Amino acid sequence: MGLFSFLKKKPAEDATSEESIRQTIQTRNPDKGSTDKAGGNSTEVASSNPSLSNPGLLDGSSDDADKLDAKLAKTRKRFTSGLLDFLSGNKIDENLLDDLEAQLVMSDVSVNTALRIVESVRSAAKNGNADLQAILREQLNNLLLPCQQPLEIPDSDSPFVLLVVGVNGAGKTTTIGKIARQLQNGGKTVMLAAGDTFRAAAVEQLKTWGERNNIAVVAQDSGADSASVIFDALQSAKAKNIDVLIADTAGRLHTQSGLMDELGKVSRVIKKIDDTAPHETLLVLDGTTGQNALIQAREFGKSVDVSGLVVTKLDGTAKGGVLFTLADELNLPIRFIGVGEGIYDLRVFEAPDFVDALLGDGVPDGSIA
Ligand SMILES: Nc1nc2c(ncn2[C@@H]2O[C@H](COP(=O)(O)OP(=O)(O)OP(=O)(O)O)[C@@H](O)[C@H]2O)c(=O)[nH]1
Ligand SMILES: [Mg+2]
Repeated sequence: MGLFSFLKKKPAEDATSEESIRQTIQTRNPDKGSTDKAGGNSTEVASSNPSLSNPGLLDGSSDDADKLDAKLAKTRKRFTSGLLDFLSGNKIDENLLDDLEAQLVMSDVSVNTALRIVESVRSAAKNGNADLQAILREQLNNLLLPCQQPLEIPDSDSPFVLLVVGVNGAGKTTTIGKIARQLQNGGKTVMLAAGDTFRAAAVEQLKTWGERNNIAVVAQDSGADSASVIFDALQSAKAKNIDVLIADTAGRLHTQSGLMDELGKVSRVIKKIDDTAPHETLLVLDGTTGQNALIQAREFGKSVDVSGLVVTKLDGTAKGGVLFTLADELNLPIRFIGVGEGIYDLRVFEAPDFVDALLGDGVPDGSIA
């Protein structure tokens, strides 16, 4: 069972083993019995349900842990009402395939990707299968499956270094909070590096959250050198035998060459301590930006060695079809999807679950479960 397996479903859905029950109890009562080699000196957590004075790093409640299809309701509606309705019972011919292409594009799939999907549907149909919905489901799965590569964090003596990058407001810090808590609940020790030294509020955001959740945060004043904060954090994490160091960074646009160079510097500097670090560079993409996410991924990829993607905010958008384009156009694992602001609203990306959440049970009534 992978480290993040329990992120795939809400704990209650997964509570079939002793281990998952323990996780359920721990995640419902996050302050009780959590392993915390790192946070020994951290402020005692006052409440498991902190006020919302800390936007961007909300703590989760069990209410957050809804089913994926409900979380993806807006994109699902676009797919079910737009696609499945007209596919049901229709004879497969060129007009229908043209309509399919148009509907995919309206669901925020790029033209190139839509053409490829239509092509694969056409050739599958030639092989005698007349159930267009089933063919489509299979082809969408085939497209996403190569990107289904969950983040593995091997046991090792050195901290696993996770560098988190992306444009302003993409959801980096929130995603870090979610990953950190889930790792901690899974028994890993975690330290955070407040590498976003650009905004004073960013350092405070991470520090406050770390204190509340008993996770150590290494920070300096705003304006400090990001690479030096992350370097210090890695030294400290190594000395304290921390399992995972997660480094936050300031949001930046690819056009800000100084800031993009800074990311290169971060990587170079931490290699002085561990030449295999960063072990994962996660690019966080805001799913509500649709096709713009593809442009961001391409541009960041020119400056940083991106090893995995997180697509956030899929709960608030009908543009979730962009995942098919990201999968088709980039050769990158999609590690997680963000489907809300709560702690359980980060899911390990699983292609069949995602496709099922969008296409539902195939009943062509356009309804949302
Ligand atoms: N609905 C929803 N909101 C999200 C999700 N992920 C992040 N957010 C919200 O998006 C906003 C920005 O999130 P941050 O984590 O601060 O983004 P950031 O990339 O760290 O931003 P900068 O540090 O300014 O670059 C916050 O209000 C988050 O609560 C998600 O999956 N769903
Ligand atoms: Mg941030």
